[in-house]
Amino acid sequence: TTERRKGLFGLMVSEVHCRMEPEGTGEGLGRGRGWVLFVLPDPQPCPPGDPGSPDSLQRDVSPAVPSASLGAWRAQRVRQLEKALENSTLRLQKLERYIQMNLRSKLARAQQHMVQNQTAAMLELGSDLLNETVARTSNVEAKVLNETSRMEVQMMETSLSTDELEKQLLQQSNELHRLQGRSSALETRLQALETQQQEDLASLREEKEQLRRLLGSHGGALAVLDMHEALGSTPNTMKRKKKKNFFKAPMRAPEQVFQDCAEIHRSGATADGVYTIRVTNVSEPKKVFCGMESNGGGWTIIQRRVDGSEDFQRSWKEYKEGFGNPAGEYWLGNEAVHQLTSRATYSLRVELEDWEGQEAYAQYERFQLGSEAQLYRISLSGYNGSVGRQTGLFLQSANFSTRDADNDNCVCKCAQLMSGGWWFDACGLSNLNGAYYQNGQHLRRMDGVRWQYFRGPGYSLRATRMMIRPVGG
Ligand SMILES: *[C@@H]1O[C@H](CO)[C@@H](O)[C@H](O)[C@H]1NC(C)=O
Ligand SMILES: *[C@@H]1O[C@H](CO)[C@@H](O)[C@H](O)[C@H]1NC(C)=O
Ligand SMILES: *[C@@H]1O[C@H](CO)[C@@H](O)[C@H](O)[C@H]1NC(C)=O
Ligand SMILES: *[C@@H]1O[C@H](CO)[C@@H](O)[C@H](O)[C@H]1NC(C)=O
Ligand SMILES: *[C@@H]1O[C@H](CO)[C@@H](O)[C@H](O)[C@H]1NC(C)=O
Ligand SMILES: *[C@@H]1O[C@H](CO)[C@@H](O)[C@H](O)[C@H]1NC(C)=O
Ligand SMILES: *[C@@H]1O[C@H](CO)[C@@H](O)[C@H](O)[C@H]1NC(C)=O
Ligand SMILES: [Ca+2]
Repeated sequence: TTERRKGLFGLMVSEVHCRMEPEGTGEGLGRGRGWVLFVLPDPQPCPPGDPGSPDSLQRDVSPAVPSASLGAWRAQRVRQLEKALENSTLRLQKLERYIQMNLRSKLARAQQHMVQNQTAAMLELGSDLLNETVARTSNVEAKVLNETSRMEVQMMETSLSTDELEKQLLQQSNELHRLQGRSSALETRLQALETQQQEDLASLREEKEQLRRLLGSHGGALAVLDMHEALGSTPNTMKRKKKKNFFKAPMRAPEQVFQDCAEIHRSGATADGVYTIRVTNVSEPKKVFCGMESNGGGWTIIQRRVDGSEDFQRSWKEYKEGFGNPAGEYWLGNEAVHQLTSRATYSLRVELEDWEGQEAYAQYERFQLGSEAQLYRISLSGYNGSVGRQTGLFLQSANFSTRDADNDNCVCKCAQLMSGGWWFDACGLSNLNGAYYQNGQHLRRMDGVRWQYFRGPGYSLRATRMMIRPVGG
């Protein structure tokens, strides 16, 4: 139907054409208009007789043309029109074919394009996806790697800390071993000490037993002998005291080990007398006279003069270790006094008695004796006494001197000049270890038993006692 309509359309156009331009000028016009030319039929000369008539069909019925020739022309004209129509139809068909072919190829190309475009798009999408996948994968991979490395780091840290712990453990166990070693060493030492102590105790017990046996058989005689000895050489005032003490002393054999008379006093002993003490760092036990009844008791007598029975002109070694009889005249010993006064703070009390029966004392709140290396130097402080306001001993320290050890501050040798061992300065204001002079010989004696502020520089005393006791004991 489309073909026919086109053909009709072409026919109608050609009719109009004919009417507007009666002379054949269609070719020139067709040439200038391109493919439109194919649609138009060839220009036809209008029928004779009425060239300017606008409607040839209407004019066909005009009576001016003869009917026979008009009929032939008409038939011819129809044939021509049919042919043109046919030609046009053919051309149209050709055109259609051409157009169809053209369009198809274009369409195909477009389709191809589209396919390509789609393919490209899909490829792009694919690559995007791939990229994304890759990115994600790499991201995940990185995370996994990171996590792995983190875990590795943690593991390393853990292993490090484990190492540290192990090291510490090792150290501690080493320390423990060391401590164990030390404790076992200490134990051994303790055992050794214990053994020694037990041995000492056993020997002491034996000694005691022996004494007891001796006492059992000769006890009375011994006591009487001792008493006689004491009575024979002691002035009357001291005799009465001593008598009592001598009977008591041996009965009080110590069960325990005591450092000094203060400890014995604390253990319950209240009677004056000779007791045994064991001073730390002094190998031999010492017999000592304890002043338990006056001035609060617990006094350890370190020096005693009563009758001149003991020679006090002795060597450094003898003054160091002590000499004499604890029941009579004696010197306890510089070493023991040094050990005692180094262990605790001690007071010193000096008691004096002249030939007229007068008594006096000098007391020092603090008293200390240096070591042998320090020449048994004396340190005193806190003087208080009944023999005047001044001390008879130097408050500044003084070194000890004997006849064989000159440590005084004199160009001379005081120990030889004044006799005895003492803390001489430039011979000084006192010397309780001087030569003993009997009643009647005691005046104008520079080398006697002196205490200048009591009876003057040339008076030799009848009795002296030096005693120590821990401060607050
Ligand atoms: C039809 O077209 C052909 C060429 O295409 C032409 O030679 C021929 O004369 C045409 N016929 C008519 C009747 O126009
Ligand atoms: C695909 O087609 C679209 C729309 O026709 C166009 O915008 C785009 O540029 C084309 N892409 C390619 C790769 O030809
Ligand atoms: C894919 O990744 C590569 C490298 O990262 C990049 O060069 C390319 O442009 C990416 N492609 C797309 C489509 O994102
Ligand atoms: C890896 O872990 C560390 C911390 O552990 C973090 O700072 C870093 O950003 C992480 N890297 C990645 C790629 O996840
Ligand atoms: C007593 O002896 C011990 C061991 O020998 C010693 O360490 C200590 O210093 C001594 N004490 C005195 C006061 O000398
Ligand atoms: C001396 O001792 C007595 C009695 O112990 C005491 O009353 C007095 O205050 C002391 N004097 C000094 C100066 O210490
Ligand atoms: C006691 O002797 C020492 C040397 O051992 C000496 O340095 C010191 O000055 C002496 N002290 C006195 C009071 O002479
Ligand atoms: Ca000298």
